[in-house]
Amino acid sequence: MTTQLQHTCRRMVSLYGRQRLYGYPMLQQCRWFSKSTTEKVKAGDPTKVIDLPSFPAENIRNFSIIAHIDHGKSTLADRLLELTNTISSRGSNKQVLDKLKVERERGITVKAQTVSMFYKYKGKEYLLNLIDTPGHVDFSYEVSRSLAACQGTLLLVDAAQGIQAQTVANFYLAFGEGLHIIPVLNKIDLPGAEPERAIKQIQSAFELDTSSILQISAKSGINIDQILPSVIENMPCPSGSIQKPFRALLFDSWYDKYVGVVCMLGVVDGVLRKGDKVYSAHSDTKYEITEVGIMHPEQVPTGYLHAGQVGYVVCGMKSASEAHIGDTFHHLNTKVELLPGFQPAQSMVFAGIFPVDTNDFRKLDENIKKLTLNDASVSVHKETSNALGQGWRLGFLGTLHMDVFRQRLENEYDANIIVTQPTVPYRGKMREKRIDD
Ligand SMILES: Nc1nc2c(ncn2[C@@H]2O[C@H](COP(=O)(O)OP(=O)(O)OP(=O)(O)O)[C@@H](O)[C@H]2O)c(=O)[nH]1
Ligand SMILES: [Mg+2]
Repeated sequence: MTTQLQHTCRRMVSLYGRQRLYGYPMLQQCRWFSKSTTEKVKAGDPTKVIDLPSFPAENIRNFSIIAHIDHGKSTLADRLLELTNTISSRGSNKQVLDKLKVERERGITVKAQTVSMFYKYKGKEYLLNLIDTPGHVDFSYEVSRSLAACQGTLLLVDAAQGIQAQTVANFYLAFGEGLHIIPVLNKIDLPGAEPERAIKQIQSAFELDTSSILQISAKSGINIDQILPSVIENMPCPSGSIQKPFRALLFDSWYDKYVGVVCMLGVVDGVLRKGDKVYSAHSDTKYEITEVGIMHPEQVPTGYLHAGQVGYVVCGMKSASEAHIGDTFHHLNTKVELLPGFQPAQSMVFAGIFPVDTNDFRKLDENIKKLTLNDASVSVHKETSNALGQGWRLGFLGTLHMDVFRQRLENEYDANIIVTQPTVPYRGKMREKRIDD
């Protein structure tokens, strides 16, 4: 970034304050392109950047976007991020929440991503936490985990394709969680769009009220401005209490090479501040919160989170196995009712993974642990093969999931591995006790 732009940014911040300027496209550029500015924000008093205590529960909405694959979830997320000035609308944003290399190469979402947005509606400022979810069935565990941190969801239906398999499956996931579901018809700009047919399908399959269904085009931006008012008016706000002792649900985690394990928390009750000592119910370990903040869209420290808010924490977890998806965090010496957590994922396809060079076993072991931190649906067991040596038997939700995991190991951890043919476990019942040759 040029010195002149830096200077102008600094001047605007000093004139108007950081918080009010955060949505400015130019300051967005400062965040995108200047590492030093981000560091300065981090180094300064973080609560000055975004004033989270000023958002009571009634001004918060936590929602996700669910749909069948390719119905336009990530494209809709782009438009909402632009609308709320979370990212600059200059230039073309294409599925910005698909941050992984594998997602960009394949054009699909494999990882649910959380992002916090600020939006003014009828004179009030709202904090909206959005989770973009994958549509492919192999990543449905990501969807079910994400829904636990939401009170509502946008059920997106492609107006040309109508309802498809994962529309139904994801609808029932959201319905089972008791979320408020708003149906939205997307891609109405397509020549082959048949909105009337899709509306009839939504009505008959889900019995949702479609009298005022939103009809949008996430790609061209038609009617995008109707989405957030509908979210605010129709979806319930989080029900937790700021007065109660702090407790939060750990619903996602990843490994950062500089700070170690980063956990995403949905705060159910109470207040969490930087420096607080917290306790993990699952690992029976205490931690000190060294950083707390929100995804906006990258990590922005706020020093504070309270009931109903969703954000990340860094608490000096040493090993990847300490972050247990579905864990309850609470303050030391307080008794809270533990949150229900999640059902473990049911692996469908199994494959052996072995290092090409047997000396890489330890390194690969560490890398598999780090990657499973970001993908809790993979089951891991050690295995030894006469031909290939020491390795692992990994369980996946499907063959695409397996292939994506392999590619992530190679892309993100430079792994050099052999993957065996996938197999599906089955149980056979013999009619005869013995079969003779
Ligand atoms: N014509 C048209 N194309 C759209 C619209 N919304 C999304 N698309 C296109 O549909 C394709 C899939 O969009 P994505 O946003 O990646 O879909 P997704 O639901 O996030 O896909 P997964 O996350 O992989 O399930 C892309 O080529 C988009 O450009 C729309 O409103 N109109
Ligand atoms: Mg997507």
